[in-house]
Amino acid sequence: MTPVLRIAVQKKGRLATGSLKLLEQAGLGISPNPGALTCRARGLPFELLFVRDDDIPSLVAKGVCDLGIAGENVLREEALENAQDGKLQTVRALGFSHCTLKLAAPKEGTIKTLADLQGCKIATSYPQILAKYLQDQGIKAQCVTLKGAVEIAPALGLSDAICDLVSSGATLAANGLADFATVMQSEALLVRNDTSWDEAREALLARLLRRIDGVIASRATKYIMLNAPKDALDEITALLPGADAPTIMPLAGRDDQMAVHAVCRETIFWDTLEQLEARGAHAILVLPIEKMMG
Ligand code: PRT
Ligand code: ZN
Repeated sequence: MTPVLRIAVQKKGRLATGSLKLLEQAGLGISPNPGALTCRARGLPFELLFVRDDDIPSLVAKGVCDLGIAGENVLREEALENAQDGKLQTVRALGFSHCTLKLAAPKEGTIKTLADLQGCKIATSYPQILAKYLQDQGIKAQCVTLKGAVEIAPALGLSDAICDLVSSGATLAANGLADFATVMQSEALLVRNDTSWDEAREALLARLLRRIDGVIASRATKYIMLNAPKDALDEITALLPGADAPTIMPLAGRDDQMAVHAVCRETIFWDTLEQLEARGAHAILVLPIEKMMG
């Protein structure tokens, strides 16, 4: 019997869209009904379970789900808190929901460095990560655990500083806070439990991972097409970022020009296009790549 792998994903929030988009691009074929808690994929034998992100680590660790997509911050906090649960293995870093767990304090206050935290109160939703970090840094401070609205804690007199996730930095600025140290970087991770799976389940995961790798690789990869003067070909192909072995073809009726096509595995910035143009390249097209394999 074909196995069905169950993946825990966030129902609603900053991870939800990225998780669904990635799985959809990997060809799972998912169209959840609004409000549904589960959804069976049409393209591959997977089932999605829609939950709060905080529940994902333990659902996977306990074997209720085989796989899960969660933020590194939540996974680390849970691992430190529930060391007795089964262990989770990271199978892929997924490259979305990037953020940084930072220490911050009122801009106009006296806390400017880590050393200034000695004996202070710090509000956070990540008490385990913070406690470990402070211990590693040799700082004795008190953690005040809040589930949300951490940024307002200093203004309410609940804490002297905060330790919270930052992406654009707008929330810190809006609350008159300035960051002064990074506790950890985070992104969405695909995790599995460390129980042993039978061959069919391992093969299904391997198939999903191969597709996910293709999706991730194609994000930064572009197909570039341009026409270039023959005598500038070396210079022009050397400018193509992360391109190996471009295809070079003659242009009908133009002896002095060649067409260059290449897969660029690194971001093509506007600067690069300007440099290509300065060396005589023209009719430059940069196209997205939808899928990659091999
Ligand atoms: O309902 P559920 O429990 O599932 O969701 P949640 O409200 O606990 O989490 P959610 O959806 O807010 O975040 C899910 C995950 O997204 C987090 O665990 C992180 O891994 C990741 N992520 C990425 C972020 C942010 N960026 C982020 N900016 N999580 C939270 N924030 C918050 C932060 O706490 C702060 O309040 O956004 C604010 C700061 O944002 P900026 O842009 O102003 O700096
Ligand atoms: Zn949550």
